[in-house]
Amino acid sequence: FLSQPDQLGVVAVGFSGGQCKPGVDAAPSALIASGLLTQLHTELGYNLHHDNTVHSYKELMPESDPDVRGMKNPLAVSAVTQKLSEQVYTHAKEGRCVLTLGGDHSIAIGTVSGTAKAIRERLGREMAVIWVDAHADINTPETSESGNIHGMPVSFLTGLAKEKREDIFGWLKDEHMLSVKKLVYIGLRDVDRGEKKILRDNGICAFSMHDIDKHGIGRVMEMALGYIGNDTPIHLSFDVDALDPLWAPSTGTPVRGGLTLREGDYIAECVHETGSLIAVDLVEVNPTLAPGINDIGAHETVRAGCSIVRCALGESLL
Ligand code: Z70
Ligand code: MN
Ligand code: MN
Ligand code: MN
Repeated sequence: FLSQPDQLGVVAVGFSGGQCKPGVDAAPSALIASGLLTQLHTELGYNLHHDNTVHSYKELMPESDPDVRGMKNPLAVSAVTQKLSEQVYTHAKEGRCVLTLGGDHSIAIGTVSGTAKAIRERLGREMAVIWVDAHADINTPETSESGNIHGMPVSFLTGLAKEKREDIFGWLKDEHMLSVKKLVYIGLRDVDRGEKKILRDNGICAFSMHDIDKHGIGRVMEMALGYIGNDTPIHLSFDVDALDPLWAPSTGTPVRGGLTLREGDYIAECVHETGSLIAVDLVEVNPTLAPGINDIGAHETVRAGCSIVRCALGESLL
């Protein structure tokens, strides 16, 4: 086994500093209040390792946090992800699968670096990441038009972006890194010009919505998992905005033409089926951005997020 199959580390990250809209920090509480963790324990049989805390990392927030190379909140995002990296590492080092509830997608700098380091130490292996998202999140500070770090995590994790300052991601060392050859995207449909060039120049494996329309999600998952190869540990980083806004409207950057909820669940089920899943992130649920009456949008989005997580952790096994 790549991990102890019934042991689940849980980290709840109430952090929104990787982008400009407040409210994504409220997602972990909303997901937990809707019963997600209880279900994982009582219905899926996981032994949960959780500190029963939604971390806001207030103690890590700098007094002032001016832009650096155009990045917004660089000190805060760096400090939070450095701490999160250690939290995730601690679970993964014990052989637990790690569930991280975000938060915006900048937190993947912490989660992926933490599992990458633990898997290297435990198994002497390089893991793969399946990044399910409408966006590629692979801008460098220089290619980013927004300065929002949630659009940059993949570039820091792969070393395409580097910063010497220890307090601005300089803490990321070789052992934290992800190879661009071990990265697969699914669901892309809103990729910046500079990002397209980065994807092309580095030969990165990406399945856009166009590819899903063309081949169907079944064939796309065969190709994605075939690319990764058998027995490679897999970290699934799932941005809820990969889903169509019909199913997940309460997110900072909804983009039409996305995955159906069933396609999202199917992706998660296929990753579960490999037996190689070592971590799941669920990010960018923003329950305060609630189109429709009576917060119906927020309710639906939380429900969709819970469904994705349960599928990744094996709920659909017959
Ligand atoms: C854009 C940027 C992004 C999520 C927006 C958008 C990135 N490429 N990611 N919403 N979840 O700002 O870099
Ligand atoms: Mn926690
Ligand atoms: Mn994202
Ligand atoms: Mn996104």
